[in-house]
Amino acid sequence: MEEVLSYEEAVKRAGDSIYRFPLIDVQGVPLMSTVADNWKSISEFCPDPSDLLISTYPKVGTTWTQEIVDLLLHNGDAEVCKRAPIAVRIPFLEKFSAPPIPSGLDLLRQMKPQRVIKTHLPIELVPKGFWENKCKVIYTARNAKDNLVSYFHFERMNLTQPEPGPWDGYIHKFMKGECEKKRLVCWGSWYDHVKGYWKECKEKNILYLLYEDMKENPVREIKRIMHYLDLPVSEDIIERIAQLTSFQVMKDNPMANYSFMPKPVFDQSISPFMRKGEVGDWVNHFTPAQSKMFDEDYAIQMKDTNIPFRFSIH
Ligand code: PPS
Repeated sequence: MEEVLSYEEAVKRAGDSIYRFPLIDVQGVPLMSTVADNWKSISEFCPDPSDLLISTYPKVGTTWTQEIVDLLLHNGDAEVCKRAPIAVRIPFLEKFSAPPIPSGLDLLRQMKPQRVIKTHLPIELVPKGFWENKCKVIYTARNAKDNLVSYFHFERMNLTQPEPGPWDGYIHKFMKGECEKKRLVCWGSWYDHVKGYWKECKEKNILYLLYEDMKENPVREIKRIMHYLDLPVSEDIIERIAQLTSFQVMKDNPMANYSFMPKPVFDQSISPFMRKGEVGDWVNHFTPAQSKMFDEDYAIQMKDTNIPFRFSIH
């Protein structure tokens, strides 16, 4: 029988094979070298029609959406949803790190459908089996400035992704998104990512959620997910799920706050995974000049879409 290792033990055994993996171009999208090296098996993954995909650009509230979905599928049973770390309950499709840390595909192979699967892949790189099998897909997006701030802090503490470098340079890197010399950001352009899913969401029956809407009215958004998944969950359990997935409760939940990920991977003394969980924290980072420059570029990059992003909710 295969030995089941804790993250702690797996990371210890992986030792020096954990480092800030360089990014490699996969069909125009910069992905970690471990993902690029295993691209064939990732892209050939074939889901069951009952499998559900949670797709996001990094740092938009993926973990929040995952926890809500897991609770909805288990009728709000908090104990069942503490059966394993979120990264095990809902495997990360393209996650390849250093063996023996299990890859997303390793974890998925050990599970039976109906599985819930996380991905950060842009829509054009999602394995075609998801569309052929008409799997349900939930996409969560977040306003660009808060997304950028959250990603900046995450790349400081995630010791498997390239260093973000200084703040001012990071803004430019995020705005570019693509492979151009070394100014690139893992999973590519935020602009292309959010627009790609938005364009296809009616045709492909994708539920498109916004972080700001979830913050404004979590119960309303949890109900939207419930209806999309055709789940009969009572009003009081929806209220309970909203409570269990509040920022503070998730921050204190060791199965959701990534404290299970050892320090050589996520160094939470640099920046916690559950950092602030707010809308509008970008005002504490962007100078007025940076904000103006970003907005001007944003207007150009987003002129061909009408996604109702909000940069504040009050
Ligand atoms: S990842 O690594 O891409 O999966 O990260 P992701 O989960 O997408 O994003 C992390 C950010 O989401 C915030 N977060 C929450 N906000 C509000 N409520 C809840 N429950 C919640 N859970 C996670 C988390 O704090 C990160 O945002 P920042 O702005 O950095 O705090």
